[in-house]
Amino acid sequence: MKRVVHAACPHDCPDACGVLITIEEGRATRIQGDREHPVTRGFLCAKVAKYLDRVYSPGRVLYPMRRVGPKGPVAAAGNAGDGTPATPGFERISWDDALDEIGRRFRRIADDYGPEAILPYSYGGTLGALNGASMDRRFFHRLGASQLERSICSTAGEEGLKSVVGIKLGTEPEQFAQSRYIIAWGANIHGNNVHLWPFIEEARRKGAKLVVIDPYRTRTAKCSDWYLPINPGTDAALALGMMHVIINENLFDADYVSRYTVGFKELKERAQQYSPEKVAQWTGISADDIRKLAREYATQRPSVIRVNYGIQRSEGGGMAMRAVTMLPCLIGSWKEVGGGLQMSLSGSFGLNKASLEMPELMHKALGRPARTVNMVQLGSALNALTAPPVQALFVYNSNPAAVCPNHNEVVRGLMRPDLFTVVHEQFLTDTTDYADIVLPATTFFEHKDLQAAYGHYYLQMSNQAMEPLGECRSNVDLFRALAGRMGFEEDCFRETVDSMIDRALESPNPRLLGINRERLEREHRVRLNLGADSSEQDENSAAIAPFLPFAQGNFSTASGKAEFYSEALQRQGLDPVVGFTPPDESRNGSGSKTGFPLELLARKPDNHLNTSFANVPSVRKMEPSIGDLEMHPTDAKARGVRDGDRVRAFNSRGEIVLQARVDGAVSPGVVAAWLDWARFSPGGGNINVLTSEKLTDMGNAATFFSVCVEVELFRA
Ligand SMILES: Nc1nc2c(c(=O)[nH]1)N[C@H]1C(S)=C(S)[C@@H](COP(=O)(O)OP(=O)(O)OC[C@H]3O[C@@H](n4cnc5c(=O)[nH]c(N)nc54)[C@H](O)[C@@H]3O)O[C@H]1N2
Ligand SMILES: Nc1nc2c(c(=O)[nH]1)N[C@H]1C(S)=C(S)[C@@H](COP(=O)(O)OP(=O)(O)OC[C@H]3O[C@@H](n4cnc5c(=O)[nH]c(N)nc54)[C@H](O)[C@@H]3O)O[C@H]1N2
Ligand code: SF4
Ligand SMILES: [Mo]
Repeated sequence: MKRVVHAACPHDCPDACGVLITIEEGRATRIQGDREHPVTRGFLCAKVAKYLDRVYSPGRVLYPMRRVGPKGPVAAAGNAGDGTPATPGFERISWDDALDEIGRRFRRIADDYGPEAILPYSYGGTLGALNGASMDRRFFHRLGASQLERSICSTAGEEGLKSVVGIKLGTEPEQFAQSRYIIAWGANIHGNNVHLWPFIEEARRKGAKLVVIDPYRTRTAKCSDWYLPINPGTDAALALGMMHVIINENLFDADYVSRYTVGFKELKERAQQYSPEKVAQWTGISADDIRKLAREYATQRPSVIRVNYGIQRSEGGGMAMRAVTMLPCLIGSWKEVGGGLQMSLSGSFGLNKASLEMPELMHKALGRPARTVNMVQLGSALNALTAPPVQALFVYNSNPAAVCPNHNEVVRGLMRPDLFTVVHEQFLTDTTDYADIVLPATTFFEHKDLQAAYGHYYLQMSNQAMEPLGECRSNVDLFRALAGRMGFEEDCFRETVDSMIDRALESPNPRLLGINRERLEREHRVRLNLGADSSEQDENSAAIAPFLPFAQGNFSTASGKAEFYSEALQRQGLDPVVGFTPPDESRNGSGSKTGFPLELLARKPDNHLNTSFANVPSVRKMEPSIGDLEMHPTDAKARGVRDGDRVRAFNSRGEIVLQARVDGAVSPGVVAAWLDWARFSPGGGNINVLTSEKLTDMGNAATFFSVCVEVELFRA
């Protein structure tokens, strides 16, 4: 008996692919892209195409385990990426025993320190609506645990985007095929968002130009028509320089600006401070190129910007995103099919999060909202937080011992003998190296979920294709069971998956009107009612008409207009217009302050997903350059480093030994390396030993791309 199950890829990726899983006698035998998905159109990225290797990896955690040896990576030695199961340091226990022990420890910690001494830690393991954030949140709210500020990825950019247009949505990917001028701005499309690429290629076949703005020569840059290497962290200056040219040469859309924006006068004044000559000094892009870029962008229409998260992982990331978001508002390209801007589109789904997460349960536990701990500052939280100190950490959907900045501090905290750490995982990761209890987690093949997206406008049902392997449980099932063990009696802890999906779809958001579970189960994916945003589109055509959210203004800001001047920012003590402040930790600002002359880009691998997939041998093989430090020949020569040499990269936070690759990927003054599991790196610490806990100007986000280092030949 062979059947094909419709699912959706839940990994933290804009594309949220439609997936078909073939099941024969209870076992998955094939994974394919679903051709009927209008955006992802039947192909999968290289890593998920190999998903059976992940699901059936010999390294899968299949049973609950309890630590019997000391904490630390030594305990897991032997599990070195070849998929060999290695569980020294752990013993197998039953789910009952595991839940009992967690319940007992949590109760004791809550009695001794208060429940806020317990910290949940989760991020992007699955973006499924339920397994991402539902029963887990209910559980921790009811417990009165600390709240986690989930800002490791995108909150600076989100705040920047919303400060101008009010909401997280923008140009749909399909419209890129109609564009004449496409800017990929801090957006590694080939690696991280590959399903946008065919639409760009279609546009280019019709004559469109692709410009890439990135300090690293990505595959996308190599394929572009015009590559502009930019100094890290200087994008706000570039956007302001473009606005300077566009305004002074009268290339903006005066009608659009007067009808649908506020603050043009202030912006015009501000832009005068950013002449192309001045901006050239910060960005490293010549004044002539800045003028050319501004003129082409404003006149080769429709023009569109795909800005991804690369520009907002810097100290001034919020302002950078704010500045870039102003560009389509200035030239009025929101009016055109194939115009506008895309960052994240997730704000359009508007699922009923409140009823999934039930924050009101917190009041029952504490009579007030629990304190908030920023996930970027986990190291400080574990080592320095008092009143109360963190006594228990519950990790799921995340691998903080690899992805968190200031790795050495994180590890120091995780090593604390008095810290009780639970990790719910599919694999033995860097983080399970410090766990007291490891719990086995399902993959998306093994549970049902509702799947939104951040790179397109289709909502999908991801069906369960097979029974969980071993004793794996989904996040929903785990927290339901744990709530039972803690004696939480509210009905919400007994809710079924289907009922939770119904609840998520019961939302006042008009874009979800008429979309229910039955329909999603029948049709597998449904395009949001995007007509709901625009009064002009009639009901029948709304479902297929190109989505032009801001063609007639309709911005979701307080003023209802695109805000070149933001009173909300002013109230927060931020610049209400927009400006460029060089990052403290950079060559442009006060590199001298840190004393480390090279800017590091600690980037994501094209074929892994953050640290997911790094342990799947067939996928790891596709990333031969992991472990390399890419350098410009000038910087290498100045340090006596040749291609292939072992080098030590270091700063005040840590050091790591990598292999120099002297190539043309980076400009002078910039070096680049890859995020990987710490245990696969010589010395046992990954590139995040060099990154910092410093937060961005807006959104309290991580600054992975504002990091200075020095490099020298390694002498063992
Ligand atoms: N294959 C693969 N796909 C992924 C992921 C993955 O790890 N691997 N991760 C997923 C996740 S969690 C996310 S958030 C998205 C991220 O998707 P992207 O935002 O595309 O990825 P990043 O690598 O963070 O940054 C994009 C580019 O910004 C560049 N950059 C760095 N600093 C600057 C700067 O100051 N200015 C400019 N203009 N560019 C800069 C980097 O070199 C990089 O090429 O991708 C998702 N998809
Ligand atoms: N140096 C550097 N550091 C970075 C970045 C960078 O570009 N450079 N990128 C940052 C960004 S953008 C992000 S989003 C973060 C990502 O940080 P994380 O979200 O922690 O990303 P992953 O490394 O993919 O780890 C996710 C883990 O969840 C597990 N998992 C998957 N599905 C499930 C499930 O259903 N249940 C449970 N319990 N577990 C599951 C996976 O096995 C995996 O180990 O990393 C950040 N760290
Ligand atoms: S990781 Fe992204 S591109 Fe790959 S299958 Fe999943 S959604 Fe598609
Ligand atoms: Mo991310």
